[in-house]
Amino acid sequence: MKDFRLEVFKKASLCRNFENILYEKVQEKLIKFPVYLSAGQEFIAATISEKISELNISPDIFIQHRGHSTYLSFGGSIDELIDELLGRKTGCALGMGGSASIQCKKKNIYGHDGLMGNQVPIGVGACFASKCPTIVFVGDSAAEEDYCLSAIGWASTKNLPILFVVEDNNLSILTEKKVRRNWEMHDVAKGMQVKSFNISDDPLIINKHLQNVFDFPLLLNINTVRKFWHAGAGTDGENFDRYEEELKYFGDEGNAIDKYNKNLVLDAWQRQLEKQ
Ligand SMILES: Cc1ncc(C[n+]2csc(CCOP(=O)(O)OP(=O)(O)O)c2C)c(N)n1
Ligand SMILES: [Mg+2]
Repeated sequence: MKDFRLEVFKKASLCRNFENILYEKVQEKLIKFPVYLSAGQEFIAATISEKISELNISPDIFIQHRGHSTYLSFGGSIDELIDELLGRKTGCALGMGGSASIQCKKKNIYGHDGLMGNQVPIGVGACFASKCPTIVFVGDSAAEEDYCLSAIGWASTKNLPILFVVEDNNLSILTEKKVRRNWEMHDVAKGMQVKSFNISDDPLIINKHLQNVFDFPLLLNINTVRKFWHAGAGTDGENFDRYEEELKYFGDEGNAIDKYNKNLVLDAWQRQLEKQ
């Protein structure tokens, strides 16, 4: 039997190394448009995608602007993501989406259109039509939009097989949640009869809350820590880093996985840059 935590770590490691190397590319000004790095938040998508692969289903996935880790965890191609970041026609969004609007039709990953939180009503509408398992990722700020809240209410009314994942990094660009609102998403969703939980991004805890996923609408407000700036390359200082914790837990095996993924991403960049 596979070790769930280790499998999640492998995916998170690919995401972290992708973002670390992309951070350098942004600093080198190889990419000139806004880039939204998901480092620090990668265990959310890595855990959910690992659980979904165990269930052997392929849900429709609606992602938000900070979506590189979601795209990679659910099987999006690294080469096509790099091409997208280089603005090429061979990119996953034909070079027109940039960092914020990546997609992968083959894996049912639908890209974000730039209107913050719009993926929530679109995802709910798609799920209402298909009645198929659907996952919607949304930021803690985007989730405040009126159209998100009303869409969550509709998913509840129609008892849709949908999972809402609030990637709660406590920030809207630089504004903390306590300045923006005096309520929590999981409480509001509960008020709309949606089963909701406020949890950490510990993979074992996320997994525990996914037991009956898609049997009814479910909302997980997952607390996480953004490693880099809202957009571009820079850090706000030293913060808790789940990846470092897991790396420590897995010791030599973790370091070997980390190194493997670093080389894999470096090779992919080299391959794509040489293609020019
Ligand atoms: C309707 C709308 N308002 C404002 C923006 C500008 N904007 C883009 S991302 C962002 C903050 C998003 O915060 P959150 O949803 O918490 O996601 P995070 O960036 O923290 O991952 C804002 C205000 C936008 N794209 N769309
Ligand atoms: Mg946020």
